[in-house]
Amino acid sequence: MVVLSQPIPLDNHISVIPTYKPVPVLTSQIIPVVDLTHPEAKTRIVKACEDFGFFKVVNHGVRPELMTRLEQEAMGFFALPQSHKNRAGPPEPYGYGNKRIGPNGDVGWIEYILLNANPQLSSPKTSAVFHQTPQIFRESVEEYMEELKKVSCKVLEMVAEGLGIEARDTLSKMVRDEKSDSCLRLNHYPTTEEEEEEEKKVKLGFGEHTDPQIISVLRSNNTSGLQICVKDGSWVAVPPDHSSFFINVGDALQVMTNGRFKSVKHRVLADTRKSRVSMIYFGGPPLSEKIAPLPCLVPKQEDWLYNEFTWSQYKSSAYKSKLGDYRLGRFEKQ
Ligand code: GA4
Repeated sequence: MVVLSQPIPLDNHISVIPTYKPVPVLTSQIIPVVDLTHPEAKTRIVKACEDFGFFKVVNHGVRPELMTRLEQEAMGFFALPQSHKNRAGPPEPYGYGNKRIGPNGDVGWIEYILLNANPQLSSPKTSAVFHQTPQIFRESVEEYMEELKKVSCKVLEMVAEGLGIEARDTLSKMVRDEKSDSCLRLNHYPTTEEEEEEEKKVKLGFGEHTDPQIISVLRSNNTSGLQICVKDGSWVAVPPDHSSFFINVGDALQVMTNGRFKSVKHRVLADTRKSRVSMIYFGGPPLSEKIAPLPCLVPKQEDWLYNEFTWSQYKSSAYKSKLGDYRLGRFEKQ
C-alpha cells in the first residue's frame, strides 16, 4: 500500500479556498440503505430517488479487492512529484486537475483525475495519465469501470421496474451503449502541511452542485466529507462507508422522470487532517441521445416540464456554467 509521508502541496497560485467552521450538520441515520438482493429493492430505490435523489447500496456484488486496489493505485498517482502529475494536466476536461474544477473559475481543496469510459472520446491528457502510472493502474481503472457500469445498469433496471416501465432496459441501455459518455473521477482531498486554526480545519473540497449525467456511483475511503442537501434545504453529512456505494440521481434522470426524481445537490467539505479519496462513476448517455421526459411515464407532451435536448447540448451548456448553477433552468418549459 502507498503511504503518504508528506502532505501534498497543491497549486500555489490559488490561495483562497473557503474554510469552514465545523458547524453541526445533521449526521444521518436517515439516508436510505438499499440491499440490492432484497426482493423489495426496486420499490425502496424509487422511494429513495423521490425523497432524496440519493441512497447507499449494499450487496452490490463488486469485489472489495478491486475497490481497494484502485484506491491504492490512485493514491500512488497522487503521491507522484507535482511535476509528473502536471504532465497529465490541466484537464480538458479529461486528465489531471489541481484545485481548479471545470473551466469557469471554481476552485476547491482537491486534486483529481477525470477519465472517459469511452476510449473513442479520450484525449492526450488521458493517455498522459496512463503514461505516468504502472500498467496495473490502467487495468484497475478499466476493470472498475466495467463493474461500475454493471452496478449502474442494475440500479437503473430496478428503477425502471419500480416505476412500472415495461421495457426494463429503457434507462440502462443508454449507459450500456458502447457510445455511452460515461466517465470516472478519482478525487484526492489532501491533508494540509500548515498547522491550521481550529476553524480552518475544514476546507471547501468540492462546492455544491448536481451531477449532469443519469446516475453517479460513488465510493470513498473511510474519511468523512460528503454532504447532501435534503428537501428542507439543510445539509446532511453522509457517514463514510468504504465497502458500500452511494448513488446520486443526475440531472438527466430528473428530466426523464419529469421531475419525479430530483438530482441531489451535494458538496464535499474536506477535513484537512485526514485525506479523503473518492472514486465516482458517472453513467451518461451517448452524446447524440435525446433526453426528455419518458413518454411511458408522461404520455402527454403538454405535461412535460422540460424541452427535449441532446446529451451533447446539455454537456456543452454545463461546461459553460459554474459548479453551483442550476443547469436545468434553461431547459425548463416556460
Ligand atoms: C460535476 C460532476 C462531474 O464531476 C463532472 C464535473 C465537471 C468537471 O469537473 O469537469 C463540471 C461539473 C461536473 C458540472 C459543471 C461544469 C462541468 C465542472 C463544471 C464547472 C465531471 C461533470 O460531468 O459535471
